[in-house]
Amino acid sequence: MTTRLTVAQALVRFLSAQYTERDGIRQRLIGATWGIFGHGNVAGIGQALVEYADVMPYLQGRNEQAMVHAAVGYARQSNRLSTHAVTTSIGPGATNLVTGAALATINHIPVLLLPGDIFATRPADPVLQQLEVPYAGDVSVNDSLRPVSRYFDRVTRPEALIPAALQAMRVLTDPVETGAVTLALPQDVQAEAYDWPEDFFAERTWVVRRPGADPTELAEAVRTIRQARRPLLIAGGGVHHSRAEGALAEFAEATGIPVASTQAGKGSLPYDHPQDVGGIGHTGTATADELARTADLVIGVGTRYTDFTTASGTLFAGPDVRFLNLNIAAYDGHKLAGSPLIADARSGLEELTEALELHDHRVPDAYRAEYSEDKERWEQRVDAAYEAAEPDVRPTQPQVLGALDALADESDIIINAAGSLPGDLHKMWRARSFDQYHLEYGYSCMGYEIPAAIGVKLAAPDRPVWALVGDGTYLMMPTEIVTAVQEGIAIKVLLVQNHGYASIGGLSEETGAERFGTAYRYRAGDGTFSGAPLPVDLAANAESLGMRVLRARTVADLRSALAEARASDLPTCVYVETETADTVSGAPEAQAWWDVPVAETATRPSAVKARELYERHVSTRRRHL
Ligand SMILES: Cc1ncc(C[n+]2csc(CCOP(=O)(O)OP(=O)(O)O)c2C)c(N)n1
Ligand SMILES: [Mg+2]
Repeated sequence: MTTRLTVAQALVRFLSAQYTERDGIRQRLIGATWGIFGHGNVAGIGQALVEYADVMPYLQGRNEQAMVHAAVGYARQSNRLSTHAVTTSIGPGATNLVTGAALATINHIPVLLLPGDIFATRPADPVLQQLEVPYAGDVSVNDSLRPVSRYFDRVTRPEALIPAALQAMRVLTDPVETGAVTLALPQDVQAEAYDWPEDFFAERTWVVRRPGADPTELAEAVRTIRQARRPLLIAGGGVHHSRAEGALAEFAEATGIPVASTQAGKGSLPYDHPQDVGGIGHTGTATADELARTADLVIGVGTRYTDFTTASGTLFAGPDVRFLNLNIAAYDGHKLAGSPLIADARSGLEELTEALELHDHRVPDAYRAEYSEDKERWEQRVDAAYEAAEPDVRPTQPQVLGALDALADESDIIINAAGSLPGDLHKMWRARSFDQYHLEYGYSCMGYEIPAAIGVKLAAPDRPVWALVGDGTYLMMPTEIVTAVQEGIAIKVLLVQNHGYASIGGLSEETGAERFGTAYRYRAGDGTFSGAPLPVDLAANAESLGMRVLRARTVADLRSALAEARASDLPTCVYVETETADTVSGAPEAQAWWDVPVAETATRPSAVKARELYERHVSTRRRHL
């Protein structure tokens, strides 16, 4: 039995029949397809989406990169068990995917990218928007998606769709491999008909596996943990991907081991769990960073150990510190010369807990008492930063977070990616539920927040979903506000105006670059951007795109605006200008270093001084072997 369809029609039909299954729950793998049409997909995938509108929902985006961000938000909120496809025209539509693809791949989040491509049959070279490469006839701009995709294929003949589509599904649903998957679709091939075997369209279920630990590695891990006097567990994004929060709590409670978290892992334990010691590393809490400095064993669970986590190799200072890495990816499991425990986070934690309970293994009481007291002290610092003495003044950024904290319950989801907010949030945010804290810090991509909020809200329609954005970030990608308005997706945008890049301004100052190019101000007489703030009204801008906007001038205004936005079923923006524009944010200072190389030679005193400090920090770097 065969069915005659175009390649695009066959692909859309195939995608609508793919399912994932984990822990007995089965759901659609590709829940919807985002698309912006032009030549290269309008008559191929576009036509197929009309033909199969009943089985494949279509979502209209404004910017290709933003459509990927929305798909990533949706997939992350769906535990990576469901995602979206994104179709684009050829040329600029396709290359606009590159940043989104890198973001998805770095964060291990599945998204399916379907860029149109130049003619496979080459009837007339070059087609509009084709890059001509004199040294190679088989290269197109879509090849720029290869290094940022976990699977890339170009379907140059109809029948090649069958293996390509199956490989694409394998990678999307593989918990180790997953990330951006690209099927480049030459525009002539998309429209070509073929007699497809009917079985290609049969429902197919992809099991998202939970591999258990190797017995030898497990035995070694148990021995290692039993020898440790000051163990610290670092929860990374893998804890969430594996939905291992419950298993982590059981492990922590059985052993007394404190749990710190990376940006991706925050919320693995709720903030008020006695063993949650908060964020770790450059943006970590004093509690977690002190434990890291004195730990004799670091148990990394589902973490990539980025430089923010390790304070660029300076954080783990214990003379005999060892690492035990529970990770589903061997690549990450072997980092820092640690003992690998290669397994799904949940399976691995359950196996560890069971084995340690047999030995009735617990950390010393004095160790527990020490970190409990430190945790309490840090909470008081957060209270102090959150609290506004006067309700009639302009808030600082931590006071903005304090106002949101006072309002949020476990149902709220907060999304952020770049600027000074990630650091403030990692240090201070009190995550009440495992999926409340949605930070994209693998790529820390300005502009992730608003489209991602749309994707998250599509996956969690009944929850208050907040995109927290700085003014720089807002200007990078406000486009999808229009999409939220069109679809009535009631996201909330909390827009923090401080007239430029507070974060990079601070970094620039610390590294001898004197805030060069980081303020949004008029050019002054000396040629620098140190004049008056620009007469830019971002609140009016959001309003002009169709959002309801609430302007908050004071702390009191802010409290009521946030409450009103939270209750609203319209897309709503709360706009607030913060105090101390591009100077201190008022949050607790960094508790650990981050390596940003400073000029080795310079004439200006600020850079010379910064270099001296830099060299002192560099000298504390460890290579763990
Ligand atoms: C797409 C992108 N470009 C550049 C950067 C580098 N960068 C990180 S934070 C930042 C400034 C963010 O400004 P804003 O959103 O206003 O936040 P603030 O620093 O003022 O809190 C820049 C330019 C980035 N992370 N992403
Ligand atoms: Mg700013």
